[in-house]
Amino acid sequence: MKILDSKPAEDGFYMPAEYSPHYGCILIWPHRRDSWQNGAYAARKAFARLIEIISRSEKVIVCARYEDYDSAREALPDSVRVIEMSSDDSWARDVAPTFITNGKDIRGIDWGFNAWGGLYDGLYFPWDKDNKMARKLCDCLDKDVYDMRRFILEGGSIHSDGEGTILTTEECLLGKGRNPELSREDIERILCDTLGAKKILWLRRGLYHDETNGHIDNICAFTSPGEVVLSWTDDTSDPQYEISEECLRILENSTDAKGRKLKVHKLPLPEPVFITEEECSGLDNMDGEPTRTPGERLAASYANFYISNKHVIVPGFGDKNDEKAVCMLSSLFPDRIVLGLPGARDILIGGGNIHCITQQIPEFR
Ligand code: KQY
Repeated sequence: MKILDSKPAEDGFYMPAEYSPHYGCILIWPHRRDSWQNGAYAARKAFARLIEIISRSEKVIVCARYEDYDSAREALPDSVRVIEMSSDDSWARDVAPTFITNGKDIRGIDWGFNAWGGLYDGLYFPWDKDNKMARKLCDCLDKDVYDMRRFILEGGSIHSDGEGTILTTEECLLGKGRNPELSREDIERILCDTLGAKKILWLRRGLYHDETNGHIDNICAFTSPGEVVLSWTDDTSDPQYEISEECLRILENSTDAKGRKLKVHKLPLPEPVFITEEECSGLDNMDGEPTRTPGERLAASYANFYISNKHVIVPGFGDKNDEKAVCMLSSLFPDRIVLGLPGARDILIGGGNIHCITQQIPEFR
């Protein structure tokens, strides 16, 4: 494996869309007792259900710490590859490499990771094990890797249409906890050079009360080039309403890298989800402080789905809108089976959902 410091765009590489063919998918077996309730018992069940579905149509690699290897191996299908790797938590979208392709081979990008805000407003300390995972994973896959550790970025904060457009949010990428020394223009240039993109589409804010500082993957996602779903509520008393309205206005007035006007589909949100006292009591404290308090609103969204080769796997919250979301996504992904994942609340308690715990590896020859 080579560590590269050239510019991927100049080397002919770009970030494909998630709906392009995959070689596989990376996840990390959950273990953090202050993120996942009851020693990650319920989260592991939800991860295992998700992994089984993904493994029906692509290779799955699960990273497990030394002390969790047996638990992962026992819970997962034989076809899933479990590899021992240190980690601080379990958000593969944010700590595994972002893969780019030249149409033949793939390479990884090793962005800097600072636990969603570093010492400014990060969610845990230390994060050095997570920060090393992207490079180790490229090593395991024998794929060359671009050293971008000087630039802080999580995979959950970008979406690509595979045709030159990157979607992101100002709240996250222009926030004080990522790259405060860089201007918006600097960041656009870095994203274009590294992801082989031509246009960055900026939403102002992400989902209400999202502790990642508004990752794009909870609020908006490409379903095909020129089409997106936008997390939506009709409840004008919900603080989310104004955010979704603002996103709609921006998207409807934007064109993508190919000059297309975007078609926006309003994807309903579930009723607001609040963590219960019982759920909080299953979480260990972090540095003597609780990580969540009863009644706290969690960032629940159906937009946090994963697109595998055969399926679109959507969080299921036991909400009246679960079915509506699956139906809408079924019509937008006619070549895939859209499945709701029961028990997604057990992932949500950690602070993210299906998209946040997965990272696709594009197909290569
Ligand atoms: O949503 C994500 N991409 C990660 C959320 C991390 C939350 C840590 N508690």
